Amino acid sequence: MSSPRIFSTLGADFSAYAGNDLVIRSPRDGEVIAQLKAQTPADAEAAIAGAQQAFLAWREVPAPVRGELVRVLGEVLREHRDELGALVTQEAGKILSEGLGEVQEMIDICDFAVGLSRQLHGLTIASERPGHRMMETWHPLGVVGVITAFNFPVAVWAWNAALALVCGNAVVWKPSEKTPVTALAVQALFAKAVARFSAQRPNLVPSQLCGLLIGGADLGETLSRSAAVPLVSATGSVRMGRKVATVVAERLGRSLLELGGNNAMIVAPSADLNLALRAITFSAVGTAGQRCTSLRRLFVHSSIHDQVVAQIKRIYASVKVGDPLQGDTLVGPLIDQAAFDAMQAALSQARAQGGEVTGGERVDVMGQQSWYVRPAVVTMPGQTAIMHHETFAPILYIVKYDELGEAIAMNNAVPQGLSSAIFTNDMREAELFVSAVGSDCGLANVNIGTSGAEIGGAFGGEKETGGGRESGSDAWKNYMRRATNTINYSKTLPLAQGVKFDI
Ligand code: UN1
Repeated sequence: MSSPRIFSTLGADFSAYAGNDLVIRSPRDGEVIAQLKAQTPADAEAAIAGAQQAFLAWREVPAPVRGELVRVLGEVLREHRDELGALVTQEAGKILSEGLGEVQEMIDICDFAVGLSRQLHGLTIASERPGHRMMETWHPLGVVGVITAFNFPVAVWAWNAALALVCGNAVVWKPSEKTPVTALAVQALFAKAVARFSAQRPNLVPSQLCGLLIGGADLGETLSRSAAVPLVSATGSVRMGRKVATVVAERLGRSLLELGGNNAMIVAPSADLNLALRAITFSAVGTAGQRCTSLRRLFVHSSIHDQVVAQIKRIYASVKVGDPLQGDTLVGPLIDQAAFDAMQAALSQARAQGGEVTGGERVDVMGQQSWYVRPAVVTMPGQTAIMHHETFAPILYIVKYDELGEAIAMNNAVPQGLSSAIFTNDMREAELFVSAVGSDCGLANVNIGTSGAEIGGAFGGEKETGGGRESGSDAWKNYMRRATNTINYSKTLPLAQGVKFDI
């Protein structure tokens, strides 16, 4: 294709993608920003085979040296943070501070992974046999397939790739077909990091260490089917995740899934409402409600319900819906018309189920080819059927509660289990919420919203969210294989379980 309009693509190489299978429009104004050829399953097979070769060499590079490559990647990302952030805004429509914030997440996970590259350690375990030692060692796994969604077009690759690379793996990335330009830009930045690293340490980075597949679901399917891909890490819809998990399970591979969220917050009578309102607003309208951690359900104690609803409506009427490139905009566009249609369908179902809708209408910001909306607040008579669905749009359902147990039960009653929060100054309520009988989600927060998780923690959730954990804590273990080694340094061969045996 010819060079995309408006923005810097950070030296991305489009020469291999001349064609028009994918027509990429900026959600900002609907203008076509790129037309690209889609790769084929045969291309995917070739990328996997190349990555497999790369893996065989990369696994022998000492982990702290692998960490050095990721350190340099973090350095390159720091240098290009503004341009890459702006590109994310152009292609995914997130407001500029969120585009930059996403690149910051990439930098943060690189830093985390560099530290980790000297800490990929196992245990020494007491053996029941005299003169024996047991230990656990962690080894590189192989080619890691990474499937990502449009809403975090670059950070999710980094969460996976930074860890996978220090763990000694190769990566093949299938980004969303809605955001291939940012993926190509990231690929170019990775190539820059490799060049800088290789100037100091020649011949260590194999050429196909990080592959990229531009195109449709058939490429994700090839990744999922390939026995040469021991781990597929997939972020996106439950429908996509179910397919990936089924195909990967059939060949007894591993999948790491980060799927839908339908996140709730409880606002208790003792809540600091100033904090709660800020948290509600950002969690519910940030990224135009298109984060998997977006706040979708709000349970407010009956004693403060009317007051909280009135304040939210006041705030919602004044948040700036506008051009995501403008500094004072809080709510940018939806990704496309399908997202707008899904939002309107959910709102009419909510009305049919007794909801009172405020907002939710289309706002004309940059013409008819882009889809901006005023975020919607919907007071509901109870947690009806529509509230069990994740609609990827800024819709906040609000339900009243009287007893905390009732609110926790509603929090847990949906099929998804990603993020959750309580606002309370009552320590018993806070502790109950994060206890074994509290929220059933992978993320359970106190006095902070549902979105904006830091990279240091393990990120992911339960039930239909898929059970995977990415990013911080010990999520790195997903990207390695564990070996238990028993070493006999005695002159006898004692058998375990008291078995007697002579030859
Ligand atoms: C996602 O929406 O897919 O917690 C990930 C957050 C971000 C990640 C969201 N750190 O909102």
